[in-house]
Amino acid sequence: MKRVFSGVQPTSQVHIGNYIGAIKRFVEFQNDMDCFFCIVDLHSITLPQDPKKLYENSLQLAALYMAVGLDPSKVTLFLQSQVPTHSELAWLLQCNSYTGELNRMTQFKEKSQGKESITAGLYTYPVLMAADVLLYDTNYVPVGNDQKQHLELCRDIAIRFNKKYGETFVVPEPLIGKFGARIMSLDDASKKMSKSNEYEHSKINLLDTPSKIKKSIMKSVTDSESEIRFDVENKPGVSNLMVIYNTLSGMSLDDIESKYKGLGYGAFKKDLVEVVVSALEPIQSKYEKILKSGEVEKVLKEGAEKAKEVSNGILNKVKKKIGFVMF
Ligand code: AQP
Repeated sequence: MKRVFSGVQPTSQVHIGNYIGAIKRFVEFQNDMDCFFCIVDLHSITLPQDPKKLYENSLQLAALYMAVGLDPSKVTLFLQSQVPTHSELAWLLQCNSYTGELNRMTQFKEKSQGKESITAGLYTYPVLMAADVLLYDTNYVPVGNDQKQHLELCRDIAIRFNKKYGETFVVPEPLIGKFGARIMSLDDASKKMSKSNEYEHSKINLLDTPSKIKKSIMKSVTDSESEIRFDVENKPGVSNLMVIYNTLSGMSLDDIESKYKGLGYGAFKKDLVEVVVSALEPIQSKYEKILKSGEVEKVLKEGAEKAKEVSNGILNKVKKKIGFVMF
């Protein structure tokens, strides 16, 4: 069975960008592949986190993983901080990575922009991500477009290590969706929808109420025309809304264009509210049940045991290759 690994940071509420670009697609792999889906809490502390919020967001994300349809009897769900092999391999890989390649990471440049002090962790974040993926002999990594560069670095690190020490790591392939790999901010279609954007109407969170969803969509930026047309260059706001409509309803972009011909943005946005609310409603009701069931902690505990077992084997292989004395 081919293996799949991916993760989401419990930095804040999960938004529909995370859902469409990554989590929704995780579910498609669970029947045919050996899947490991992680709550990457070690990554989240590269920027300051409130401990109470981090704790709550971590459990909330695990419940959301299950609420979107991930079945713990088929996939391994776990918290990164519960599996020490991640930090250990990250160190070994840091000693096989170069500052020149880390300096080129655009996410580091964006996230450190305007900050007075930047943690060393934010800088070495992509190497920890490489460790996450390589620890499981991962074949495929479903991610949004913003992680493409990090995945390329992960592949470079694996190929370099294999050349230096002999075949050790499986070189993973990123799986980036054709549509929805970069859902844009609702208030500014030149920026990606992001958890860290504090403006509430820049995004739709998976647990938002219907009235909040309505407000955010009705306020979203479009343009001075009234035509519903997919044209990312000239109509980025409308095109972004069309991608959300398409990925959550299954209606093709051509059919959306035909359906709203001559109807204007008001009618289109009103229907988009319905599409988003009906896509999120079943997730929200499942989420409530899962949280109340007390199942989350048990699933994460079992997941961590399985992740430790698999990743230990690969970590030991790496340590032997490097030349560490092993007993
Ligand atoms: N806007 C997006 N459109 C499509 N996919 C997206 N992803 C993130 N934003 C979008 C994908 O979601 C997965 C989990 O992301 P993450 O938790 O690792 O955080 P991130 O990539 O740094 O994105 P966020 O949500 O914007 O968080 P902050 O603001 O904290 O940086 C990844 O597969 C990512 O590609």
